[in-house]
Amino acid sequence: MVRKGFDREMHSNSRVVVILPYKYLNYMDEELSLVKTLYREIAEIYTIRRPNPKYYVTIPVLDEIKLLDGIDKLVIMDRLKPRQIINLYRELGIEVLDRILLILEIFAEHAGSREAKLQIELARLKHQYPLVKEAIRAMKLGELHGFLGAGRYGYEKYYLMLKEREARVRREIEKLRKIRSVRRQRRRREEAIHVSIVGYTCAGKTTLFNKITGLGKPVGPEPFTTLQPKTSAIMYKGTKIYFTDTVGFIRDLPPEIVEAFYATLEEIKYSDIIIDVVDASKPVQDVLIELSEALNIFSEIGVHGKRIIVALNKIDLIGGDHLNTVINKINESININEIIPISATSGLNIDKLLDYIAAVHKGGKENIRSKIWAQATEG
Ligand SMILES: Nc1nc2c(ncn2[C@@H]2O[C@H](COP(=O)(O)OP(=O)(O)OP(=O)(O)O)[C@@H](O)[C@H]2O)c(=O)[nH]1
Ligand SMILES: [Mg+2]
Repeated sequence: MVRKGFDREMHSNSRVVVILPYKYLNYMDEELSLVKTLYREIAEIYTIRRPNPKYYVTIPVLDEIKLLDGIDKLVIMDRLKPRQIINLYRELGIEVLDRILLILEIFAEHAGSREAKLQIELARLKHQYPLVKEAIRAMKLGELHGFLGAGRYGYEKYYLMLKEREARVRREIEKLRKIRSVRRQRRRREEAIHVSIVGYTCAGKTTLFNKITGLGKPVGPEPFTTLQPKTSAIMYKGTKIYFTDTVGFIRDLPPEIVEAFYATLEEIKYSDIIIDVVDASKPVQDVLIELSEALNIFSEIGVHGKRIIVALNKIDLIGGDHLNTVINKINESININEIIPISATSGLNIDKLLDYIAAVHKGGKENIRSKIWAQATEG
């Protein structure tokens, strides 16, 4: 099977055109950082207010793109209909990625473990079905040749191949999940606290995990640096505490990825305490959105009645005023009162966070919290 466009070496050298829907204009940097994670050169960026039903991009923009030299890919930061992807491919003759495919590509680049790779393959397969169905339709109408690299094998055969592959991938994922579950049960027989570190991508989860455990897992400014949960234990003042670093959330997480993504978040359900790491240096409004979306995701994956500690991270970057505003707004609008301001890079308040976890476990946390707040908001 030829899979055009999945060639790793090609990624960094590709020149791409990016189409940004208006809804993401306020988040342009974040959306572009998704693109830059894979492709070094963005040749041109267009914003689209009203998508064209046939091509998504408007006809004048389509004509401009045709005139650009040396473009390898078109990246559209929205959800496209299969028909639109195929129409664009026919007009431009270059690979077309929508936001979902782009995120899947990033996942594929970063996936280290066998399980993460399989989860991503599954998500990719699911994303390909509607495209292949559309290709079958277009083929029958004599409109299309060579799309998706299916070539002479024909799309119908290709579709069956995908289905068979999906069944195999699912079986293998199930096996790996069982292994993980056996390991987890073994851990749970010990006298220990289990803590999951969760939150939006780039919030600083792994930096915190490293600081606490002394490990050196990769961290970085690009989204989805971590794609596989990792658990490690420390002894803290006589108590064994297991910490699990997890995959980050992202705005508008595409449904195709949800299954793959949530499977790796399974650990959260089995933890005693959740640390929700939030980048407090972001505008207050974004902090609130990220927090409430995280709470939604918890309930979607069946996490109920857990103690959630919000770790307001990166306070080395902000002043006391901003921190105060963030804390007040959270208290006003979200029902969470366990908030600890920290800096994962400098280590500020990490010991307090650990004290707090130990105290939460044993009861008697109130005093500790008020002391931490007083110190942090003094600046
Ligand atoms: N200034 C500052 N930067 C931080 C802090 N914590 C993390 N960072 C930076 O934020 C970026 C993201 O950190 P990571 O630890 O990789 O974030 P993550 O939440 O694990 O991200 P993903 O694995 O991609 O979901 C890195 O460049 C870190 O150096 C902090 O307390 N202060
Ligand atoms: Mg990480």
